[in-house]
Amino acid sequence: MRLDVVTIFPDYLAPLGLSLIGRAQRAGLLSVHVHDLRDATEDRHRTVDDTPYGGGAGMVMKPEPWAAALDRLVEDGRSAGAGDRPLLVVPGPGGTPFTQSMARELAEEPWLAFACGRYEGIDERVHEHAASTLGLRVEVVSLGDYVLNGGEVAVLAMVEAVARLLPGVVGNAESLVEESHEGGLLEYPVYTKPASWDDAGTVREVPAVLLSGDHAAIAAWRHAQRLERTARRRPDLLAPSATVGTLADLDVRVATAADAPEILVLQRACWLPEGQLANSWVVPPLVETLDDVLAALPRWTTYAARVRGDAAGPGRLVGSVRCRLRPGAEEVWETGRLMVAPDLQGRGLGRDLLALSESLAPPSVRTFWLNTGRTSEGNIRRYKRAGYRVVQGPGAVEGTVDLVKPRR
Ligand code: JF8
Repeated sequence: MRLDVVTIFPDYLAPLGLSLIGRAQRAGLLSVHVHDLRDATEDRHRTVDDTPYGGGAGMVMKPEPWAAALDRLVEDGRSAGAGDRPLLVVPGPGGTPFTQSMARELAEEPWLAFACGRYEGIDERVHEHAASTLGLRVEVVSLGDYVLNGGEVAVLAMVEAVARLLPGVVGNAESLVEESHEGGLLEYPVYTKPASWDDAGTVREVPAVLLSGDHAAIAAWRHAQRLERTARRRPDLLAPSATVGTLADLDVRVATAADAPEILVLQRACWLPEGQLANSWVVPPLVETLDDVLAALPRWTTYAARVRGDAAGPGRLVGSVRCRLRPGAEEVWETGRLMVAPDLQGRGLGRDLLALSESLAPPSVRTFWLNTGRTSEGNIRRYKRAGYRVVQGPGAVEGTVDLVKPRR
């Protein structure tokens, strides 16, 4: 990937020569070219700013140096074989918010250019020049809702977020998948030696569960910590309900242990007809105990859909679904325990919960996978309508079939 940055403070971008990004440059995975906007001026004072038309505070960046700098940048990049034209990112407080998903999209581009403004910003006609004269795609992007003095710090952050997604930049591909997904929850707290630390008289201990060697207990503790932190610091991440249609009428959140009893009741209600169809009472969702449901929570991201509550408390649990990357196969996204209360079936809630699950799959996923009773023709028909096909042969559980759908 080629990166070009235009700025009046080239030294501000010096950190891009350090650490992982510096190493990636030396390894040839990335080439960063920083340009001084003043080199594209023609006057003795190398002027880049002037007073704003219409009045107002501060200064505005003049169009001519920007056009000259961008023209030269495109020309030079082309000659160097970077591609036809870069995607131009213009940091600005009024831009589209920069997110991990935008970082993933930018990481697919062979060539990015960044235009760092200062003062009150860049003359708007520079955007027109870039888009119309040079034919660039131009994206105004904001690092976040606070005010910086210029685009340089935003570029440092964006380049770091993008570069670490390039193949070979971060040593371990798993660390990328783990962070970027795990159900959209914040990370659990981490500890290292010493297990008992004498902090100038105050002894601070590592939580005992982490020293226990009990992997299930550790996973459950970490999951509970993630839920607790997310609820406290980022409650917005726990409610993805806006993403899909009729589910928007419900309160959809990541399930916690407090939801487990109702999930158990709902799954028994929902899988009873499956047991009847299969003439079998060993269907796992029917025979599971509350402990089984609790033990599954850390292994999946489970969503609980409730009727919206009021001051008296949360509404009734009417739907649930769980999903995860298949352990050891990060290209497969598993959906399970898709259920809707019997009185609300036939309204598209199941379809929406399935769409919710699919929407949470990280980019590594190529195949959506789920599983249902071999004799559950209604389910199989609904999954086929959602784009799944039945896999020949027996399913993952006795008496079931697997269904798959390629990610598009
Ligand atoms: C700027 C040029 C920004 N999140 C953000 N806050 N402020 C900025 C920003 C970016 C460019 C300029 N002032 C003059 C502020 C971003 N991205």
